[in-house]
Amino acid sequence: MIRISHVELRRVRLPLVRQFRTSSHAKRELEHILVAVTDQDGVTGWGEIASPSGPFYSAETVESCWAVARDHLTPLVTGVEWEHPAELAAVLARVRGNQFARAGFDMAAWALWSLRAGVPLARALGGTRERVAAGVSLGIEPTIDELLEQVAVRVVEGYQRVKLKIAPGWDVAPVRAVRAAFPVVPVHVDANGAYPAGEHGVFRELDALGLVMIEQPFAPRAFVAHAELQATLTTPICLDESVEEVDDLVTALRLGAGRILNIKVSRMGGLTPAVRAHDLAVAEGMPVWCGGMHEFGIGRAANVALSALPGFTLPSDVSGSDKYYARDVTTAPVVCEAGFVTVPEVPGLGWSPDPSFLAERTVALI
Ligand code: OSB
Ligand code: MG
Repeated sequence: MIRISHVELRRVRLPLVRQFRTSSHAKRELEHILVAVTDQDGVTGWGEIASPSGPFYSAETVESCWAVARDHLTPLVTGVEWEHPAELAAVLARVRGNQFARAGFDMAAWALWSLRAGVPLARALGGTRERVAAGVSLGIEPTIDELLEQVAVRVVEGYQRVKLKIAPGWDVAPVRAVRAAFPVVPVHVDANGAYPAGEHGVFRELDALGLVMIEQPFAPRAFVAHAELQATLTTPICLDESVEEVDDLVTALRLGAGRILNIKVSRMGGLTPAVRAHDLAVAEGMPVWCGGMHEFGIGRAANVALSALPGFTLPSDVSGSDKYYARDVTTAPVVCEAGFVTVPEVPGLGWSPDPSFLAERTVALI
């Protein structure tokens, strides 16, 4: 039996090594909330709330996560007795929405449980891989030449797939240029829902470019519009923002709203629902990969563990820490070598927070 007796919430800021622009926003610095849950025996598990600062990817913000974590999730989990993280996830699921905030707690519960059980997190989740294939996500750049330079850097580093952010006015031309310069590199695009439902022209042109997938062309709730577009395309559509709950995946599968799924631990409310989405997708023959939210080392460790599950047959957005941060919050960075991240074989997350660096970067602590 495990009982969480103390929860610590810590807002931590890190500068990005390079500005990241999507169809909806640009950022140079991130503030994530680290969640440390300590049980009755003094064992601590770490999780990360990786919400963007503004409500442009999902409805959540750092401020909303901070308030929900402090006022609702901390009281909900404190003192509850549980044997397995799925039991605590059921308690967390009493909160509607607020997936990013819940994900931090669910992740911390898995980290604590796997540490106590003496098993690596990846194995606790059902992961079978020894290393996971890494792709890279590139933001919108000021010019096509700068984008080509970024692609070249990441291809040389060994990343197995390149994802390009697109938006109206930055779509067919940059993607065509990348395909021409790197004809054998697997490329996919991500619109973050920037196109109006019913826009088919741009996607018909992109369909001719041999992309691995087209991620989230339309708004999150536009399941029907995605299904109608998918019916006209050879390229698989991949849903990201649309799938916040396992039931959203049920809807997508029933409607044919996509053929690939991006599973994000944060977007789905934690590792427990992420594994459920994986299991359903596998049962339905839908390939999955793990998306990222520029996680610090703690959330990144969870992404690596999740990507070790057998259904993650496409490269995940689990780049090395150095793609994002000059220095990560963990004592050792996450390293991507020749396109793979090695799955740790030690109990728990496999990476530990660096206390002195954390102290330096902490802007609020409760
Ligand atoms: O849509 O996948 C996305 C980053 C912030 C918000 C949304 C997205 C992203 C990424 C980054 O693509 C992926 C990564 O962590 O490398
Ligand atoms: Mg996306």
